[in-house]
Amino acid sequence: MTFSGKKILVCGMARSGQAAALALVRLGAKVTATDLRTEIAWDYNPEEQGILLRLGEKPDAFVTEFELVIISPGISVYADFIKKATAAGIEVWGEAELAYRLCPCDMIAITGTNGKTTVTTLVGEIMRKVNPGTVVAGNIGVPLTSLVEKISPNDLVVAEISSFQLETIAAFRPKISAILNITEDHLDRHLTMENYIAAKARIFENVDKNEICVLNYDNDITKMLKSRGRNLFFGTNADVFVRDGKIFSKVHGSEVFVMELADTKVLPENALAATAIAHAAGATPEIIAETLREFSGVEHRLEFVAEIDGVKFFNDSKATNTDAAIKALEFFAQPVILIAGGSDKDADFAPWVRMFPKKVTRAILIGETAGQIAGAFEAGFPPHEIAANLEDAVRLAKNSAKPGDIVLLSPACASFDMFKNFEERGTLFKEYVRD
Ligand code: UMA
Repeated sequence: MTFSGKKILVCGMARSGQAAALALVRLGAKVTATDLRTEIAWDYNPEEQGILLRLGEKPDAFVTEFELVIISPGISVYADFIKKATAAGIEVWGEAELAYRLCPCDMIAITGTNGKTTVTTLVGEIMRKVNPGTVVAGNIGVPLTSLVEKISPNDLVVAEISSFQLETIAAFRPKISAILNITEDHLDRHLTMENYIAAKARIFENVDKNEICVLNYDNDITKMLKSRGRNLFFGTNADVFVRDGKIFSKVHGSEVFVMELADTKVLPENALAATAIAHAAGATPEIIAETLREFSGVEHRLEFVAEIDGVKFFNDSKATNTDAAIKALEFFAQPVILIAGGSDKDADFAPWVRMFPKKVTRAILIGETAGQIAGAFEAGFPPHEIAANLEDAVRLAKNSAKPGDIVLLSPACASFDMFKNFEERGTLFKEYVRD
């Protein structure tokens, strides 16, 4: 498709929308940028770039003036203006679809409820040793469209892709796709689990036998999924698996030893996923093992912050759902003082709270869901209190901690009730701890 001269509406002027608008205007499109907000922190001067602005109004009244609509992942596909555009025969793509159309090289796309950022980062680091032109982007925080001008056909894009981005794909067809796991999340946006699973499974909807799809055999939902491409599984009795504490891969037919599981700090599920994806993409077991050994983790994911008076503080702000928060509690052998709570996503807290008697000595709750989480506790256990804000929570945790204790921020909730995003929540947590 040629974009030159096309009238295109780009919706949502945060990171994705700004990158998409700039990429399109540079291709000669007539771009109008819109956002419900009027105060936009621009990365560039839109007028200088020739971008027209329609800020502070819903696009319902003018969406049908355009030939193509590009939406940011944060915009729900149930918005009225999208229905209006679709009814008028206007194509609506997400920013990831636009990036795919503009991307000149192969793409590895990684989705899943949890572990996306870690596995995407890891695969990026492994593949950079195989192909120095490897770039990492997507839901991880760097819009895919911000890269398209900088990459050439021999490069490789490793993309973290969310269910929000997958809802609005059309021709998106990564060379290798992966669904790491699917557990309950984002029901406020997708409404039902069926919709959420269907959105995730769209990652491989356009593939055929020339493409590979990597799936988790130990997750009840992804175990049942199948693409039209070559399906590779990781997990128990799968193509990439653990036996006697060692990772093996059968991705290329015969079984090869990759590494001792104990030699990496990465959670086993993520280590197996990264091995399966990277081995399928052409990395050798030696390069995979070397990278897994070196990898020190990702910011806001079970990130060690500091040890103060014998108390270790960990930042797991990216645990925005109960499944991620369960994995964080499982990670620690010893009980923790847990800081949790945040904005409401209609989550079922019961499976997470059931772990508390064994894993949590004290819970300090914050945000919109604090009362709801407290209400889910079995009567009387564990001791818990509601903090006024995150700073107060850190202070309460520090006051009750003894040498040897772990203080863990692992909210099981999104951050939008009190913070701009999970990154801001994690960064502030680290500041309060260090203060
Ligand atoms: N807006 C409207 N109309 C609406 C809704 C929003 O105009 O109906 C406007 C808002 O005023 C705002 C903009 O749209 O200006 C927000 O866009 P956005 O939320 O898509 O923000 P971006 O900065 O572009 O961030 C997006 C992803 N955000 C979401 O999916 C919500 C980022 O993922 C991603 O890193 C970034 O693109 C780059 O690719 C964040 C996220 O929370 C980290 N993702 C979820 C997750 O990981 O669980 C899916």
